[in-house]
Amino acid sequence: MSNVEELQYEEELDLSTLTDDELVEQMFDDMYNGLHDELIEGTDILLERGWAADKVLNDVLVAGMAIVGADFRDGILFVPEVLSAANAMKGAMAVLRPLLAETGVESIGKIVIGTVKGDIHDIGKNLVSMMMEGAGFEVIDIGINNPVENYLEALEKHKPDILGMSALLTTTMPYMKVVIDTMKEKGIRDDYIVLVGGAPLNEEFGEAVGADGYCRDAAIAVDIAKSLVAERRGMAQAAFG
Ligand code: B1M
Repeated sequence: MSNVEELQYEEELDLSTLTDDELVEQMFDDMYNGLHDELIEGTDILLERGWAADKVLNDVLVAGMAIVGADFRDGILFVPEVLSAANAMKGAMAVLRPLLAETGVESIGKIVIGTVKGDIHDIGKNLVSMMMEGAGFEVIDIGINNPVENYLEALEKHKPDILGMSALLTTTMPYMKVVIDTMKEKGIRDDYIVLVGGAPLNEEFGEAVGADGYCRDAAIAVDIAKSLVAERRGMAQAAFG
């Protein structure tokens, strides 16, 4: 299909007439092509059809981004196209956000989270933030490209239970150790639970940089955060009666 034909096809296509499977395939294409409004429309339709927000997130948006990621890796897609896809994904995530983040839940803990210096990837971090909020955590998101000073300032200001760091590049992930080592030098490392995540990381790396936990995905981040906060509070209660 030529670009013009493809555009006409997109204009004429009524997403609501598609079956679920067809719609999901179409949404993969829409994300791939950076069609922000169409991806939001598809998200709305699936929700109206009774899909749970986390199913739309995982089976459509995260799966769609994996397709984009594979073609980016293989040199089929380039930065501008991936940016458009990311922008479309963010639009659809904004629709899901209120559904994933229950309101009125009493905070079960506080997390400061940010992407490390030199790294501007934020979709995964945003997803973790949304899932954490949904689970009842208060989330302070300090954004992307954070030097150690930003983390320290946010810790001092917000006094969270958890510091979360995200990195998507093999060149930026070592910066997590810089942050943790600086916390050690300042004598504040043990005041916080430190969780790390991002596609190139693994369990071994998390241990090597001195984090308390490596989180493979957002759901695991929530589980680890809950259990480590509970453990820490239990220990504090035992110590102080
Ligand atoms: Co970039 N990029 N990118 N990119 N990009 C990757 C990461 C890459 C793997 C693509 C590839 O080659 N296959 C590759 C890194 C290779 C490497 O380091 N070995 C890469 C590259 C090379 C680059 C540039 C250098 C390209 C260039 O300029 N030549 C450049 C770097 C810019 C910079 O940061 N300085 C760059 C730029 C970009 C865009 C701006 C175009 C865009 C980012 C847009 C944005 O985020 N706003 C982008 C994207 C979208 C990607 C891919 C395609 C998708 C990342 C993503 O959003 N995944 C990515 C390929 C890939 O990962 N397959 C790629 C979806 C997201 C839901 O998953 O982020 O893994 P993820 O998050 C998960 C878990 O990892 C975990 O939970 C999340 C949810 O389940 N998690 C945490 C993440 N953070 C956590 C923090 C926690 C806990 C869990 O704290 C507690």
